[in-house]
Parts: sequence; C-alpha cells; structure tokens
Amino acid sequence: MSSERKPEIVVHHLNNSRSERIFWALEELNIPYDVKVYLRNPIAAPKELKAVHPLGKSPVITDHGKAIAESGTIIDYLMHTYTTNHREFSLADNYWSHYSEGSLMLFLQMALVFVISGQQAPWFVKPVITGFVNTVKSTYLVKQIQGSVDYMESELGKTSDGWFSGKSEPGAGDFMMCYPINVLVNTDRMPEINVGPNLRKWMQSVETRPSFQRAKAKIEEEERKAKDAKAEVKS
Ligand SMILES: N[C@@H](CCC(=O)N[C@@H](CS)C(=O)NCC(=O)O)C(=O)O
Repeated sequence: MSSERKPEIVVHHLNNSRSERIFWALEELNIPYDVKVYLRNPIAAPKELKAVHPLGKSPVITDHGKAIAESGTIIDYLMHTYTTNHREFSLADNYWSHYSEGSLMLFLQMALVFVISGQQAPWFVKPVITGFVNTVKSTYLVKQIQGSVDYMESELGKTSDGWFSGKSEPGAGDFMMCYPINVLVNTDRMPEINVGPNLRKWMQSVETRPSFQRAKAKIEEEERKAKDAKAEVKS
C-alpha cells in the first residue's frame, strides 16, 4: 500500500453475500481494515445495515466514517485511493467490473429469483408457475448465461496470464468476477451451464492465492465470532 492517506476502513459484511470480493481486494492490495458482521434474519439483511447506507445492502464499507456502497465503486475507490498507479487500473479491469454486475449478475440473479419463485409457489399454482419458470429458463436464461460463459472462456484464453485484468496479477476485473464465477463453478445453482477449462483454471488460481485464502479465513473467523456473540445474548 502506498498513499498519503491512512485508511480507516470498516467492511460491513453480511453473511452469504457478495462481500467476499471486497475482502479479497483488501488482502491482495494489502490495505488494513476492520470488519463488522451483520447476520441475515432469516434471509434479508438486518435493519442495522440501513444505518450504514440507506439501501441496507452488502457489501458496503466506511472509510473515515464515509459510506461507500456497490462492489464496483468500492473496489474502484480502494484502487484509486490506496494503490500506486492504481495498480494499473486497465480498460479491461473497468470493462469486466461493469460486466460482472451489469450483465452477468443480471442473468444469474434472474435465474435465482425464478427458481425460488417456482419452489415457493403455493401448491395450487405450482404446476403453472413451475412450467413458466422452466420455459423462461430453457428458452432465454440458459442461452444468455451459456453465451456469457462461452464469451468469458474465449476472452480469458486471449490473456497472457489468465487474469481478466490482462496483466500478470489480478485486478479490479478479477475481484469483481470472483462472485459470479464462483456461483457458476462451485455451486449447483445452474447445472445446465457448461463451464470451460479457462474459467475453471481462473477460479483455481483465485482459490490458491494466499490473499484469497486470508480473505476466506477472515470471513469465517468474523462470522463465527458474530454467531457466538448472538448465541451468548440469547442464552
Ligand atoms: N450490485 C450490488 C448488489 C448488492 C446486493 O444485492 N447485496 C445483497 C447480498 S449479495 C444483499 O445485501 N441482500 C440482502 C437484502 O437485500 O436484504 C453490489 O454489487 O454491491
């Protein structure tokens, strides 16, 4: 880290959320931070998160008390405020950062909402809703997501070191892509999608990176402490 300004960052972390990429960026860029955990109750974020930012979503950070929301803005802010040469924030970084939330997540989120609505529909409309969900998935969403996955696979194949940043180390584009690619590679949310070797290798390179491992360990430790504290209050 090299900057005149000393960071006073708090990551306001909601369990099972997109904030893993913020932890990874902070660890990778060697920027010190504190963590405050918010536990879902049972699915939505607790109202305390709205005191940090009006939308009450995660990830959100505060730095010197100022709230910064939206993963892409947070990563952009960290790189521009606390790294030398903005760690060469490239056009590719900018592109993949926007692509991640603006294009890819749009379809993944739609797929998730459709599947959940099918599962949670009342029994008397379930066959109709399930039929509708399956039709939208097969005629539209699977094609869109597979198209994106094939495109990313081919673009990664053109890079020299297998990073979305186009450089020899991960950049903003990689931090941002970490969440959706993890969903595609490591979860069974979209079993219809074929993920190719370049994307799998990319995920593996992320997972074996010490900064990513430190980020995961930090999240686990902080969530455990928050859950223990909550259990203690209840007992
Ligand atoms: N585009 C936003 C997405 C923020 C978002 O939707 N966060 C979810 C978790 S991944 C959330 O806070 N959900 C809890 C809720 O809506 O109550 C970003 O990347 O920061």
